Amino acid sequence: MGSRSVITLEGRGLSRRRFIGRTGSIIGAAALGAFDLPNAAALEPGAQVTALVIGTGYGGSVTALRLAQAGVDVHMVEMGMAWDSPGTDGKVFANTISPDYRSFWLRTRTKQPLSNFLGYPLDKDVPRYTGILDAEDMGGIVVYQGRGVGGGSLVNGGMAVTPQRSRFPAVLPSVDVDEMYDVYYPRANSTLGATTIDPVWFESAECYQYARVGRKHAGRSGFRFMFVPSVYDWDYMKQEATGAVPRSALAGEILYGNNHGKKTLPKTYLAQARATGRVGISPLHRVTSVTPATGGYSVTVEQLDTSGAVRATKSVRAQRVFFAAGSVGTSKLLVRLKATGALPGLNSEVGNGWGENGNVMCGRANHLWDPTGALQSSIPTAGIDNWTAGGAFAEVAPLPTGIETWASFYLSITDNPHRGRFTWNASTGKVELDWQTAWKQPSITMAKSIFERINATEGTIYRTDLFGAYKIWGDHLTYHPLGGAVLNKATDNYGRLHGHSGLYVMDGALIPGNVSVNPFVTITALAERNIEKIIAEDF
Ligand code: FAE
Repeated sequence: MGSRSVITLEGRGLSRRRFIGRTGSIIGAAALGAFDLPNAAALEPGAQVTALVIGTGYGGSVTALRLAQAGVDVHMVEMGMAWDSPGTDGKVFANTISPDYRSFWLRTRTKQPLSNFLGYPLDKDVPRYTGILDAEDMGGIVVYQGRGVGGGSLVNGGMAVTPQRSRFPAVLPSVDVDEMYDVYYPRANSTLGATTIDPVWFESAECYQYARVGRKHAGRSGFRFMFVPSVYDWDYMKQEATGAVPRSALAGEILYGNNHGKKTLPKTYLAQARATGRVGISPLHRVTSVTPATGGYSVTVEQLDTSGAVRATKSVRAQRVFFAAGSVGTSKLLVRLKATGALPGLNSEVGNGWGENGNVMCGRANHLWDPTGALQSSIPTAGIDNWTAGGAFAEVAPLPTGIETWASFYLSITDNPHRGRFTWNASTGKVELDWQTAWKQPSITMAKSIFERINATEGTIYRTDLFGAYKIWGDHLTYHPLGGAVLNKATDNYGRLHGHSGLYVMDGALIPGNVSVNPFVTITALAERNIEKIIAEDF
């Protein structure tokens, strides 16, 4: 436990002794040592690893499971926490409505995507801690990412969307469409546990009134409204609604983790990977360097405590290294390792082709006769598709405030053509993202193709109180970073990095900036495709 967090927690009225007493399990499991799975050796300095996977999100979890099933020993290194022990309130994860020390990655003040409500700023001070949601300020854009064993699956909305088949060639031009839709998307969806809401229950569920209002307004303006699959356990949610089980989606849990019904990676891919007995995971360990060495690569790993301080630096050997640190994490590592000479063979495509999946948010103010409900499930279940005509797919999103707001809220994914680039700044020793705030304008125009028409039909207006004072568009952020080590450019057509054999990219960094829908199913399916080829040919 870092002294800084103790001081800030004490500042909030919790003594060091009481804090340690209540959170001993977190500290024991995560802050002091490597957490390892049954039958797997701990990551000790000097360890020899057959396959080292950097990151435990979608790409990393697919990689670990399939390698282990093929008989390969795997070690996964994850900079975030294990999230397997209760915090000070007896729950593992904090609620969205009341963020606390668990909510943000090494921040002393929250940076909530919806920063304001009814004119009041929502952000507040929190103790600095290795919390679950990183709001990484990359210059022109804030990139939200999950931190912990399970990566983005811990914090995301669980919307498991497969892009329309006709759009896939524009997403990943070098990938066989039939193979993806006949084999890898079905494999990904079934292993993730993606299912669609019971349409009969949807019609009567109090917690989806906001989505039914969304459907009515979309339909009256002539837009295609569609249910989208989710990885939430619908049976559990039905029981939440009757009060038979503790509430999670119906208690507004999402951004800082779900305590119950969401099938996150630790419950799906990673649970299966654990069961093989061949996969070890070291949480609160961050990879900082990978460089060629006899028999493979020398990997430098920093062990963190929950204040973010480095407690130990370990050097290990790995025959093969799989970069699955997420689009930003993988891109930043590769750009730095190339620029500093650790991996000099990487090609000049490394760092290119980054996009934000055209994310832009907005709210609409409905009439008093169109309430959206005080009880809203935090799990979105539907979208409005205007991609072909207007370049936008809008997720009908919840505003789970616990009170009636008469607001409809949307996260749009748009066909924004702009792409950023990661570059090395030798004077600061940091990787920077070249992204300009003005590049969001095409996304706003595309989102307007839906909402201007709905507002005109309904006689409604935009909310101007959600992202600041009199600000309509949430255009400062993304939940969906993609690209930076693009398939068939920085890597071959299966994720093998050019220039160094035995190095692979397995995550969202492979996808050149946009998938036309929410991305994690595509990241998972692509990783399934690539690892199958890699196992067949390289092991
Ligand atoms: P990711 O899941 O980000 O995993 C990367 C992991 O690597 C993380 O756990 C990092 O902590 C770890 N890491 C990074 N650097 C290092 C390092 N140097 N050493 C060790 N570990 C490291 O990557 N997508 C959907 O499809 N549907 C949704 O409903 C949805 N909602 C979202 C809501 C929110 C609030 C957010 C933030 C994202 C949402 N997403 C959604 C996006 C989705 O979670 C994201 O595309 C995937 O998680 C990306 O998967 P990757 O495997 O690329």
